[in-house]
Amino acid sequence: MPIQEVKKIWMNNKIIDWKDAKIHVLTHALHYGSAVFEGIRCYNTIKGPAIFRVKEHIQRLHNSGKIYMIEIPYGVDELIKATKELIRANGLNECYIRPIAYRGYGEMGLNPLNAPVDVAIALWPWGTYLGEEGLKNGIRAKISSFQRISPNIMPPNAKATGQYINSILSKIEALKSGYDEAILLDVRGFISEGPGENLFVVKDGIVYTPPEYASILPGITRDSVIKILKDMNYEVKETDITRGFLYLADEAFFTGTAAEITPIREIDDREIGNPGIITKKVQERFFDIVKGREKKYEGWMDFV
Ligand code: PPE
Repeated sequence: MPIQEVKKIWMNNKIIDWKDAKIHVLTHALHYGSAVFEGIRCYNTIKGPAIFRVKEHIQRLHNSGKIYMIEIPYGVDELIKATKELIRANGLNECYIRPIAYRGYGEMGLNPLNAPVDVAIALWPWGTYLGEEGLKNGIRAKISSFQRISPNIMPPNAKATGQYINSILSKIEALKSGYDEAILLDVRGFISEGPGENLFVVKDGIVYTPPEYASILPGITRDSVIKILKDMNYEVKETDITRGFLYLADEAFFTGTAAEITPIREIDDREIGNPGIITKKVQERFFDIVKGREKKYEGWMDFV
């Protein structure tokens, strides 16, 4: 998706012009994927722009850094403050926010520990990930022949750039095969998640989603959707899901910051839902929350 340029980027504690946010070709992270990042959304609510669960996202950035021993020289609150300043500097009401902490320039080779850690925050307007049409009517997914990274290959609960080369393989395969998105299985053969989304399935009124040990990234949208569903009195089961169970599902949907809540209308050419009723309900509730129309969840919105 082409990037929509804005005015400013935050880089190592300075707000600079978009065109000046450059790195050297021998940046460690470019060669070895030694960076951790986040994806966050700011929504234009009825009370002005607010960032959805920003604290949880920045905390996860720090957690990813801890896993890879990338010491981030800015605390959670500092990065939240910087993000808000940057949104204001760009005069935006709604945007996608991409903080990244990366091993910078100065060392080559696989020992990353002496390479500097640089931090940047970029943001830009980013519409829905899998298309407006997909958000409304659902997308077509394909089970990938590529397996999701497993705990002793790379920690799936970290959001490190290098891990996404696995997601990219599955994405290319799905697109080249004529589908919109991939679904990856974990090392045991159970359903894990999409290349950049968590997965939910509905069967006989009960909602199922793979557990953390199914090699998922523990999504913040996933966590929110579980809470929303429980508040709506639906039963949610975090349990192993098989491929056959998916084919017979009544409904399925992806969740993620970029994807928001995207219905899945077909998996491996088996029709499921159209989009289903629970999918629609939770999607509606989610957009009410992020637009600031649900007082009960206001704690999830951090005003800019
Ligand atoms: N799984 C993966 C692998 C993943 O990358 C994401 C976010 C999720 C689940 C959902 O997590 P959360 O956003 O906390 O609900 N994927 C980000 C990157 C997308 C991209 O293409 O870049 C995102 O949605 O921002």
